[in-house]
Amino acid sequence: MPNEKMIQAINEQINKELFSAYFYLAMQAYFSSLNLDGFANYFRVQVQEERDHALGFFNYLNKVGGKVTLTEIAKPQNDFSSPQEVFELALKHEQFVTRSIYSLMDIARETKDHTSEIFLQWYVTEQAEEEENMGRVLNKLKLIKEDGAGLFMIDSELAQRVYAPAVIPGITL
Ligand code: OFO
Repeated sequence: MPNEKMIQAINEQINKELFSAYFYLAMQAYFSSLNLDGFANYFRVQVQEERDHALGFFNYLNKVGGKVTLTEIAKPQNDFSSPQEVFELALKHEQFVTRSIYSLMDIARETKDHTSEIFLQWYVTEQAEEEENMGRVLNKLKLIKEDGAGLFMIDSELAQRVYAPAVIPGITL
């Protein structure tokens, strides 16, 4: 079983992942209110992915004999000034989550918790993808600036995003 420090850090991570889902749900709502349905779809899928990330930690902790403790989820920002601002915030948030996953990995290494280290490896890889995905859309938004036609092109592209359940080794979601 992981030591207490790791159990507490995983419980905090469950909260962070659930907050991510909540934050991205607010972004989905923002884009829906603008009738930018492709952008809304992008965040709809992102919300589902974040729920999977939370459940991955939840199920891991149950599996290794730790106690899951749920706490309140903070209120997310609901108002945004532009699509670009949304993606700037989303990228910043993913960078924060990456640092948090790295901290978990540091605890696993300090405590010689090799089981958790192997489990966390999936999240390290996933975070690189999360940052890359948010960054790619952000760069496109910076390129088009205020151009409406460009915005609709990105919207059409993001409408294609499809949810695929996370496949975390050793974990049944
Ligand atoms: Fe769970 O990766 Fe985003 O926050």
